[in-house]
Amino acid sequence: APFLPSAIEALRRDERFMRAALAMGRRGLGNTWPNPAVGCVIVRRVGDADVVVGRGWTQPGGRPHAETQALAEAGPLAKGATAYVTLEPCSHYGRTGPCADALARAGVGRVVGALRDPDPRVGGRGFDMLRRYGLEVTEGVLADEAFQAHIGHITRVTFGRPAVTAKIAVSSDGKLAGPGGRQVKITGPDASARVHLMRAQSDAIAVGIGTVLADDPMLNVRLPGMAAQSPLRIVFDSNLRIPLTSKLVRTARETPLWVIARADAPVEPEGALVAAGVEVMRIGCAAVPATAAPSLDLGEALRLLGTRGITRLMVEAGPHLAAALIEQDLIEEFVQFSSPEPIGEGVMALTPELLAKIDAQLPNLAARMAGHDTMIVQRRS
Ligand code: AOF
Ligand code: ZN
Repeated sequence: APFLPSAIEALRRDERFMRAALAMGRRGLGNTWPNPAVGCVIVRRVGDADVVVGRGWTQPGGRPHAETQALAEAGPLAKGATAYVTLEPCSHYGRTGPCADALARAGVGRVVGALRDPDPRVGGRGFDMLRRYGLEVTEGVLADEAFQAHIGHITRVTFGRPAVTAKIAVSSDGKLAGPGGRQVKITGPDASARVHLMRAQSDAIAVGIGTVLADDPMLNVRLPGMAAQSPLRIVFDSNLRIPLTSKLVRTARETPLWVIARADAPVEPEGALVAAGVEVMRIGCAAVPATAAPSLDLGEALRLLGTRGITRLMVEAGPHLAAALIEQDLIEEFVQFSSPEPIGEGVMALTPELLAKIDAQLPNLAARMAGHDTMIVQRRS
């Protein structure tokens, strides 16, 4: 093996275990909201080997926290060990005491954290508390990866709205649908599996009313063994046009359905929707965009979802919703599945002007294959 100065070796070791903590945290994505999905591993030096003695991740609903879980698994072996956490341990009193206290009480000697928690209840106080208790603290290990992992939490506590992942599927000739908006199968099974995984890792999944009327989607997770991971469904429906016979409304008792309408939408449909188990929410009207139909103020709709605790919102956008989100710069992640087959006559996905806006807003681009289809992911830089 090549000679490595010990400082670099130590950094590599920290990154290796932080990567393991990030993998633990991913298990909670989509089901810890309003809390972030944090991961934690506790590592002990035994002879000249590093041994993982505890692993934890934020539990469904947001509690217990990752550290509590990992400490419980480590038991007395936590004494003198190093804890790797993907987000700063909390310093506030929730249903239990602060994680910073729990780590110190268990005798952990060193804490490696990826990222400060921007939650105003924490905001650096967790790391400070640990230092005051005499623990060694290292911050910023794999901070970029942790930022991505916690983008939902960060966006919500910073801007009051969830982080939005917008997904579209386009044919090789740039079409989203067949003539008259008729649904055509664009991408293959590998891309579908990816989409279902993205759904499972989201807190909620949203579509516009146009998509409901055209496709009657179910928006659930259809991966083997993952049906229970189906996130709640949201429809942006300014005028309350969603049919009572739609699959979304008919399954509202099994998987929650929120419909967001304008304050001045007709009142008549609301009673039957509520009776079917749908939650109807009303918000103000859009002031700026001069589109043909009166639309929702999407910024306000997203802030409403933020107050309801949604941190990661996946939008399966049709052309109108995608355009409106892009125009208002409300997307953190834009995912395009692009098939090698043309559709021919059909509905164009996005104008070149909108695609240029996406490139400007989300310049950080990565591409990979999903079967025969290409998956292009764009993020902010
Ligand atoms: C941690 N470990 O696993 C998570 C943390 O409502 P509470 O009391 O559960 O606190 C939620 C806040 O705690 C949340 O906003 C975020 O700042 C932090 N989440 N902290 O130490 C965890 N999920
Ligand atoms: Zn905590």
